[in-house]
Formats: sequence, structure tokens, C-alpha cells
Amino acid sequence: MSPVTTEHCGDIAIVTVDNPPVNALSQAVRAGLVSAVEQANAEPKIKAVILICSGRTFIAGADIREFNRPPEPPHLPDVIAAIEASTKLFIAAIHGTALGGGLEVALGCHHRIARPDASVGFPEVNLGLIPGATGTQRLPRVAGVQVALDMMVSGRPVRADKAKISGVIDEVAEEGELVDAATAYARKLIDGGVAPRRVRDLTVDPVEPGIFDDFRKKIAKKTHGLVAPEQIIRCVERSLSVPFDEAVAQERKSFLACRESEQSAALRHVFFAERSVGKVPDLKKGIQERKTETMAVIGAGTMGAGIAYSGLAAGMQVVLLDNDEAGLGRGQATIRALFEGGVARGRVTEKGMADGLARLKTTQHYPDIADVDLVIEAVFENMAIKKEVFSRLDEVVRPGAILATNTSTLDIDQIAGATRRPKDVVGLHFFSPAHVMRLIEIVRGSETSQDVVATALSFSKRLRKMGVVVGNCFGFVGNRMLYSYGRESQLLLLEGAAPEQIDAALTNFGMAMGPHAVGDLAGLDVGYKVRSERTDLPDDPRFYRIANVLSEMGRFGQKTGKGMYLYEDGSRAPVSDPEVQELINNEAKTLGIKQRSIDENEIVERCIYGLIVEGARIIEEGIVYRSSDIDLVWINGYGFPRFRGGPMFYADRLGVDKVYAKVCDFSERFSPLYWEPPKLLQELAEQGGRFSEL
Ligand code: T1G
Repeated sequence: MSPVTTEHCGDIAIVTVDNPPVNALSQAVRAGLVSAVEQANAEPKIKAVILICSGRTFIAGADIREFNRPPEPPHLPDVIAAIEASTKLFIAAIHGTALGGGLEVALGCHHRIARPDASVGFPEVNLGLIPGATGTQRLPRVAGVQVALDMMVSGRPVRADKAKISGVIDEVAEEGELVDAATAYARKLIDGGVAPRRVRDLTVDPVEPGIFDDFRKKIAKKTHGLVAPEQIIRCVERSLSVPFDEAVAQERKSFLACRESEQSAALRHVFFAERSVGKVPDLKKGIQERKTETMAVIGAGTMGAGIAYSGLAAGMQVVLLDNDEAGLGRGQATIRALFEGGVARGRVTEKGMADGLARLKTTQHYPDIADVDLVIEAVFENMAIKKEVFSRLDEVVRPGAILATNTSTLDIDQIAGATRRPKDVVGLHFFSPAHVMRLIEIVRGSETSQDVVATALSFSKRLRKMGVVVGNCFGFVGNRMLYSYGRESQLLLLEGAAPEQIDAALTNFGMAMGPHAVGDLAGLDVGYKVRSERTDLPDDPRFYRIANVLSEMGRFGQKTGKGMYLYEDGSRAPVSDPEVQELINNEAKTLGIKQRSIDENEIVERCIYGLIVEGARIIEEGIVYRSSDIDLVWINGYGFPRFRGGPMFYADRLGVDKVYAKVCDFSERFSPLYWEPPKLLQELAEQGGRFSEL
């Protein structure tokens, strides 16, 4: 049964697309549309055709799942050309989101009407693509160059009212049934004798010279390293001077090149990874979740205040508890400042801030949090202190409340063992700064109950964050892998690569920041404290040697004005410090390490393959359900470039066999202690397998 059906109402045909969940333009939909156009054309009594969709949205674009195989006819540009060439009046009736190919289909129609709460957009750039079915030529014709550039390079949809003003749509339907409003609109056009208005015949309004170069400058930082944005700009430039069909042919060429690119493969991988991250295999369907209306946060430090703010911004009642009055005051001030920042950036209204602050309570007494639904502990990263907090919580907090710890590395089972209710204990590892970073590692203890895990996932969504369910091991997923990445970035210093050379190599690779700049930002003392608590560190005097020496000198990084780098008063820009280079050289001499010049490629391989090897071990140990969860942790928690898909996807694209060979080489040259290839890596290499297939 075709997902495209037609019914006639007098001289108006209603063509309905029904392809759940988002009416994507699968091959069947494209074929269905072509035959619907042919039927309408062959029907003399039909004067107008309304193109509408059932379900929750208008067409949300091409079917991204089809991109990994050769395109099948009818191709979307041909479908759109057939619609536009029709002598019948085609009217797109839009609800939900008309995105990508969906908006291109709508622009192939002669008129567009949308519900007030509908939105339209070209999100292809988020997938490393460009609109590939005439969108880059039609959008400037209806909305002008500037709007076209903004919409296609930002990828952000615009609401119906704004789209009407810019000319992308013609009418906003009043409340009530969309099909009725569209039928009335069609009636008006028919009775008015309006001829089909073909977008391809419109001309693009002339623009100020320099508009394109100004735009390139404006987006340069945000789109650094990405291919699709520049392709979009060139297509829009052509819309001003190149005939439509020729420009469309060029657009198609660019689209196909983008679709075959590494970047698009990676971004499409991330798109689907983000939609499978919440799927926990053993969670029973329809499990009853617990309430999370009220939350207590224990510890009013930076993390605690950030977590409390996130809960308040999500509409929760929050009690912030700290046993130190001054600390509590500082925490409260931090929360107020975060709201003020939100208001300044237009993300929070004044009223939202007032409501949020009104829902905040502070206390130094545990009995005040006895009735909350959820507690998140965010005190020092010290097991003894955490155990003490959890035994207090166990005594005071009502049964059925969820007791969560924000620990970034410590053993959830040990913490749960400080209570008589380990089933209610879970890790909720927020990333710093908690009010900004999307990622939460939801750490399952061996006894954490299913409904607590399910509730944690919903809670993460409510905070507009991404909850990734991981197993309990030292450092869970993110920080455990960070140890290998950081280890190599430290060893490379001793071997002869300067801090700024290492950071530049990795930011060129696409990391948001280099490892040494990150160390200075987070504070070298933080890592130093965690390492001093560990009993399982490798017996290797080179392990984090420079970070240790700097910490012992009180050079913690930005917070002390110097760490690996210097920070001129007030500035956060890292400046190389000759003193540090001398210190590194001396330490290398003491350790008998012969320094050498190291190229950018080796720096990247040592640090990134360090991630891949640890990621393979994590998969082997069953700490994650799928390798793409590891990719999302590193993209959303540590600034790994989205356009490379995450460390495990990146390994797949390099070829696991090549990665394995290089790891064996590193094991020989540097240390089997660190580079002994995990069995899984060897097996995948030998079988030609990929992490994403596990
Ligand atoms: N193709 C295939 N599957 C899709 C899809 C798509 N375009 N969009 C969504 N899905 C699946 C998704 O994987 C999930 O599946 C389910 O639908 C619900 O999605 C030719 C080249 C529309 C705003 O980039 O932005 O057109 O997990 O969880 O939060 O020039 O989906 O249930 O199995 O996201 O309500 C351009 C991508 C394509 C839009 C709805 N279009 N989609 O959000 O639901 S390229 C896009 C979205 C293109 C043309 C170019 C969102 C949404 P499952 P969801 P949602």
C-alpha cells in the first residue's frame, strides 16, 4: 500500500503522505508523489491539489537511512520538478516541521500554508550535507540571499510567522483543522483565477556587494573545519547569476560530494547514535518511573550549584544543602549569577529567573530534605566523605527517594554500600560546567534498580541533557578514557613535544581545546588529588610527571594565574612559559629520556589511539551497551569533534586493522603496559569488523 494516497473533494484533490514516524521521503514516498501528480494532471475536473501529511509532522526530509546505499529513482529533484510543472495549483499544507527535502517539496509547490505552530528549515548542514534537491536555488528566490544563508548555514528551523514575513510560506492557517484552512485557501486561489506561481521563475533580489564575504567572516569560527557551509554559500552565490537548471545541476554535484564525505558519514552516525542512546536493552517496556519533582543537592560548590541551577531551570523545587554557611551563601550567589547570565543571553526570561529562585531553598540540616524525590550528592571527590553523606541520607531521606552521587570516578557500589538501600543508589555524573555541558553519565551500580535507571534517563531529558547509561568502573567511560589521552599528552612532553605543539595538533584534529589548555582550565590540582587517592596507578615515574611537578609547585592553571601555561592577569588565553619548557627538559634528563622532535601526526595518533584502545577495553568489559555511546560521551563531554563521529566511529573509518597495527607498533616502541592491544581490537582487525557493528 503506497504511503501516498489521494482523495477528491470536488475540484480539489487532497494528496496525503503517511510514512511514520516523520514522513521521511523514502523511495516509496517519492514514487507515490510522482504518481499522485500524474493522476491529478490527468483529471480535468481537478483545479488544485493540497499536499498534506498525516501523523505529527509534514515531511521531515530525505530518509537519512537511505544515504548509505546508492540513490534510487525517482530522485527527489525530479519529484519536485513534476510537482512544479503541473498545471494544477499545488498547495503545501504544513504542520510540525517541514525540513530539508520536505521544505524543498513545499517550495516546489506553487503556494504554502502552515499552522501557526509549524516550523520550516534546512538542517542538512547538521548532517554534513547541503540541500540537494533545489533548496539552495529556491530559498533565495522566495526569501532573499541573507535569509537563505542564515537558514541553511545555521540549520535552524524558523516558525511559521517568521517564515511568512520572509516569504518562505504564503499563509498562516488559523486554528482548527489544517486541511480545512488549506481547502479554503485553495478555493480562494481557484476563484481568484490565480495561476501556478513557480518559484523557479522568480528572480533573486540583488544584494549589497561583499555580503558573501562578510557572511564567511561571520561564520568562520563556528564552522571551522566543516565542508558543507562553504558549499551552501557557493550555491547561493550562483542563484544570483547562474540559470536555475545549471545552478541546480551544480548543487546536485556538491550535495553528492558532501553525502560521500567522511564528515557527513560521521554526522549521520551521531544523529542516529543520539537516538539510540536512551535505549537500554534490559529495561522492561513501560516501566513505572519514580517522581522527580523535588530535588536536594548536597554540596554548594561549583558542581552542586550548577546541578541545582539545572534542576531549577527545568522547573523543579530544589533544596541546596551544605554544612558550611559561607559555602551555602556562595552557592546561592552562583545560582543567581547563572540565572542572570541566562537572562543576559536571552535564554531565560526575568520571570523565569524569579520563578526559579523562588523554588530554591537552602539549609544546613538534613531533616529539611527528608521528603525530596531525588538527592544528588556533589561533595568532595573523597570516598570517606561520600560514604558519610550517604549513611546520613539513608537515615533521613524518605524511602523510595533516589540517592544519586555526582562522583566522577569513584565506585558506586562502595558508596551504595554505605546505605541499606543500594537499589535506590545511582551515579549521575554531570560534566563541568554542569549548567552548560549536555552529558550526564548515568552509572548503574550492581544493585541499582531498573526503575531508578529509567527515571534517571527521563530526568536527564527533563534537564535537556543527554543521559548515557554506563557501568561501574574507575572513571566510568569518559574519565577512564581521559586517563589514556592525558597520559600520552604528558609523555609527549617528556619526549620532546612542547605543550603548545601538542594542543595545536589536537585542536587542528578538531578537539574543542588541547589537553594542556583543558588541564589548566579544570585545574591541575583536581587531577593531582584524584591520582593521589588511587592505588592502581602504573609504576612508572613518567606517568603524569609534569602535571604532578606543576601541581606540587602550586601551578594549578588558570585559577593560580599559571599552570602549564601563563595567564596574564584576568586573561584566559594560554601563554607559553619558558620556565615550564625548562622544567620539562630537566625532568626528561632526570628520567634519562632522550628528547626528539615529534610530528603532528604522531601526537594525534598517540592521544586519539589512546582513547580508542581504552574504549575497546570498555566495550569488552560490557561497561557500555554500544560503541556509539562512547562516541557521544566524548563528543558531548570532552569536545571531541562531531564531524569525526567520536573515537570509536573514527577508528571504524580509519580501518580497525590499521589502528590495530599502529597500536602493536606503539606497544613495541613505547610500552606494552599502556599499548597492549585489547583482544577485541585484535579480533575486529582480523575479521575486518567494526566497533559500530558490535
Ligand atoms: N530520515 C530517517 N529517519 C528519521 C529522519 C530522517 N530524515 N528524521 C527522524 N528520523 C527517525 C529518527 O531516527 C527516530 O527513529 C524517529 O524518526 C523520531 O525522530 C534531500 C538531503 C524531525 C525534528 O535532518 O530533526 O532532506 O529512533 O526522535 O525528537 O535536500 O527527527 O524512533 O527509530 O528525532 O520528534 C534533512 C532530521 C534530511 C531532519 C523530529 N532532515 N530529523 O524530532 O523525533 S537530509 C533532517 C529531525 C535532506 C534534502 C536533504 C527530527 C525531527 P527511532 P526523533 P523528534
